[in-house]
Amino acid sequence: RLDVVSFRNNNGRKRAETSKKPTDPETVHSDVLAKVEFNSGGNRGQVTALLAYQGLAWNLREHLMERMIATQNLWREKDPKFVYYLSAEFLMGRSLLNTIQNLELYEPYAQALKMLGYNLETLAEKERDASLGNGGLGRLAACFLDAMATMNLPGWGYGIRYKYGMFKQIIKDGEQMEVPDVWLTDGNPWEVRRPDVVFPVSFGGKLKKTVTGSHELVEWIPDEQVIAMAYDVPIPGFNTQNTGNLRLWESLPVNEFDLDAFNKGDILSAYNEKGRAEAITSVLYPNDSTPEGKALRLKQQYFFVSASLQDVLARFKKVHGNQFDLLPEKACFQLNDTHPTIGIAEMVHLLVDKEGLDWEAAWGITTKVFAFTNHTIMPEALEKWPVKVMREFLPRHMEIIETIDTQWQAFLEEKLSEMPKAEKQAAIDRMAIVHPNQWNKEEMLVNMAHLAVVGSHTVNGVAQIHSDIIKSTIFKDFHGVFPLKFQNKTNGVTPRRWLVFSNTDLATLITEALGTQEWMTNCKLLEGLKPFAEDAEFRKKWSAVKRKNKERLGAKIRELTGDDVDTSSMFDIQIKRIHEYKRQFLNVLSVIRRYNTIKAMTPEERKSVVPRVCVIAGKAASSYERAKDIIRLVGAVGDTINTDPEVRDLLRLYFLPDYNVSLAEVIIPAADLSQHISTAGTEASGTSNMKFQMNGSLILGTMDGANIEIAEEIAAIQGPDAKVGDGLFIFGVDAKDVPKLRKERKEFKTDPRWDEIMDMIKKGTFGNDKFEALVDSVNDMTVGNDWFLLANDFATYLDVQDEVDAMWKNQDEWVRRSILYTASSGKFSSDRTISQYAEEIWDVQPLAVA
Ligand code: B1H
Repeated sequence: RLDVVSFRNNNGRKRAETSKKPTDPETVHSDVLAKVEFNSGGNRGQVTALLAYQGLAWNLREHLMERMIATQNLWREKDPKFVYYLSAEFLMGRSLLNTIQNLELYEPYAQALKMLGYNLETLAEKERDASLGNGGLGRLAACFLDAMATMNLPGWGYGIRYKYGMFKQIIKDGEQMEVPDVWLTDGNPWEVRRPDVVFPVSFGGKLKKTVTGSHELVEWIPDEQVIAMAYDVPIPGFNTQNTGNLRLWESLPVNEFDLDAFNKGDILSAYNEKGRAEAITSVLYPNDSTPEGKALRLKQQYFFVSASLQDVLARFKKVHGNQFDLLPEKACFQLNDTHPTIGIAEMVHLLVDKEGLDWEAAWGITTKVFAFTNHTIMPEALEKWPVKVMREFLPRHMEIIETIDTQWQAFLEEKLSEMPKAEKQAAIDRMAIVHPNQWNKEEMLVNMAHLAVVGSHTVNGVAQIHSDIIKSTIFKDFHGVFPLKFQNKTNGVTPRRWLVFSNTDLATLITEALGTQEWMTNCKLLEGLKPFAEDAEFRKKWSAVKRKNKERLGAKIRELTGDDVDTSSMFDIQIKRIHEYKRQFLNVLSVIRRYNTIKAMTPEERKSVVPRVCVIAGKAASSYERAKDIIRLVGAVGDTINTDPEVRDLLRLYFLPDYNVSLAEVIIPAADLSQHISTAGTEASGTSNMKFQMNGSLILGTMDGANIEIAEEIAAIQGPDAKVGDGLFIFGVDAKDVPKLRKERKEFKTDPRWDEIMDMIKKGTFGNDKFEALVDSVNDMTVGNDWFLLANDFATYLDVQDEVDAMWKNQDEWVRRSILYTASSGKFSSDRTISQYAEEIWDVQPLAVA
C-alpha cells in the first residue's frame, strides 16, 4: 500500500494545516506509545495489536476533535441553515482506515506503526464494526454523512447509540443462529461522551387540560421519564478540514439506583428503573420487514427523535430566542423512512405545549421543516402503530395526531368537494392518518407513512422507478392532492469508502490514467476512463488488480470455510439481506441447474465449462422462516457441489457467514459478476449494485430499482446507438406486468427444468432436509403462490446465465465492459445524491473551514 498514491499526498498540494498536532512518524509513534501507557494502562514494552490499535485510534481522535471543533465553531458563528438527518440506523462499519484516508495521513501513520512492528491493515482488523443498521437503509445514511462532510454541508446525523448492534450471524449445522453484537466491550475511541448534553424524555401518564376562554391548555403529566445523553461521532470529510457530526443518544435512568428499595431488602427492584431506562437503547431491531407492534420500538423511535428535536430547538433558542417563525430558514429534518415520523407530532408538542405557540403557527412551522424519504413498498414494513399502544405511551402525541387527522380530513372535504359524496368519502378514508386495521376492524391504527406525507413539505423515493411506483400505489391519492410534493432522489454511495479505500489498487490505477485524483470528489470525471477501455495494456493492468482482489477474497473464503478456490474462476456474487423478494432462491436454482448440466456432461464436454465460484451472503431477520430456509438450502447445495469431485473444479457455492460492512469491503472489489435479481418493482433502489458497478463488476439483474438507471448510464457511455440494457445481463418480467402475472399464476406452466429441480429438492438430494415449506412457497397455489414470480423468470434467467458464460470466454470484451462500468458510475456517487437533496429539498449551502 505504501506505493500507492498520488492521492495520499493530495496532488502535490500541501495538506491544509490547521492542525496543531504534529503528524510526522516519530511523533505519532511516541504519541501512540504514550496513549498505550496513559489511556489504556498498557506496557509500552509489550504493545499488543489491540493496544496498538487503541493507541492509534486515540491519537487520531484528537485530530478529529480539533477539526470538528473548528467546523462547529465556524458554523455557530455564521449560523447557516442546517440539515438534520434523523435515522434509526447508521451502518458505519469501521473507522480507522477511513479516518486516516480522509485526513490524508496514510504515509506517516503507516511508518509510525512499522516502528511498532505492525502493519496498518492488520491492525485495522482489530476494530469492531459499528453495525448500527440492518442493511441498505442504514448504510445509505452512513454514505450520506460522508458526502455531507466532504461537500462541507452544514448538517448532523441524529440516531441511537445501540448497545448491541445488528446481531452476529453464526451458521451452525447449516442454520442461522443469532448472537448479540457486543461491540463496545473494548471501548469506542470514535465517540465522545457528552454528559453535559442531556434531555429528559417522557412516556405514559395522563393529560391535564385547563380551559381559559377559547384557549385550551394541555399539560402532559407523564409517569415515566428517562435521560437522553449525547455521544458525538466525528465524521471526517475527504480533502477538506470540515468534520461533521453524528449525534447518537443513550438512554439513562433519572435515578441510578433505588436506595430505598435496596434498604428494604428488595434488591431486584432497586435496579428496576435503571434496567427499564437502559433497555430503550439496548438493541437494534433486526427486523428488515416486520416491525410488529412492539412497544419498545415505538419508545426507541420517540426517544431519539424527542432528544434530537429538543437539542436543535435549544441551540436555535440560544441564537434566535423564540422567533420560531425563523426555524424553517435555519433547520430542516429529513425523515429516513417512517421510523422517526413521530417527530412531526413531537415538534407540534414542543412548539405548542412548551413554547406556547398557537396550533396554526406550530403546524405551519412543522410542515416547513420536515421532509420524508420512503424506502420500500413492502406492506409489512409500512409502520402502523395501534392507537392503544400510542395512547398508552404517548397520550399527548396521540391527541395531537388525532387533531392533525381531523384537520387533514376537513382539508380534504374542501379540496375534493367536486367529487361525488361516496367517492370522496372513500378517498378520505384511504388517506386517513388514523384508520381501522384492515384485518381487524375493531383495532384503530396510526399510519405513520400517512402522517409523514401530511406533515412534510417533500416526499421522495430512492430511485426513479420507485419514486414513480409510490405515486401510483401507496401514495396514489396523496399524489392526486399534492402532485408537487413528490420527488425522486436516486440513491448513491460514497466512492471514498467503496472505491478509494476498499479498492486502493484500482483507485491508484484510475488516478494514474486520469492524471488526477479529482474524480474522488467529482465522480463524473470517471468518464475519462472510456478511451482506456480500448487500450489492451490498460486492460491488462485492470485485470491484474481484479485478480489481486480475488486473491484477497480467496484468502477470506479459506479463512471462513477452509476451502481453497481457484481465482481464475468467475467470481459470481450475491450479497444483501436474505428476503424472498430479493430471490436468492432463484440464484440457488440456477446453481443447481448448472450442477445438473455439468454432471450430465462427458469429460470432454466439461472442458468448455466456465468455472464459477458462487458466493451468497446476508442475514435473515430472526423470525423470518422462509429466509432462514434459503440460507439452509444454500449451505446444503454448497455441501453437495463443493465435495463432488466431478464438479468442484468447475463450480462452487459458498454461503459466507456474518455479512457486514467489513466483509463487503473485501467481497465487492473481487466480484466479476454480481446479481441483483429482485422481482421487478420490489427493490426500491439497491445500493450494492452501485458499489459493484464502481468496482467494475458486471451486473446480472432485473429491470428493477437503480439497476435501470445503472443500465441507462452504461448505455449512454457506449454512445448514441447503444440501448438500455446493452452491456449488462438483464432478464425478467416487466414491473408493469407483475400484477397481471400474479393473477395468472394458476395458469402458469412451469419449465421442465424447474420441475426437475423441485423434485430433486423434495426428494432430499441436498442434505437431510426436503425444504418443503420453501418449495411450496413457489409451487403450491394454496400456500405461497410464488408471489415473487420465480417460476416466471426462471427460463430467461437461465438464458442470460448462458450469455454470461459466453461473454466470459471473450475476456477482452469482458474487461472492456468492466472498465466502462466504472467509467459510467459517476452518477451513483452519494455526492450527487446529496447535492440534489441540498438544492431541491433542504436548501442548505456549503460552508467550508478555510
Ligand atoms: C430498505 C428498509 C427497511 N427499505 C424496515 N426499507 C426496517 C425497512 O428495521 N426495519 O423495520 C429496516 C429497513 N430498507 C432499503 O433501503 C431498500 O430495500 C433498498 O432497496 C434501498 O436501496 C435502501 C436504501 O434506500
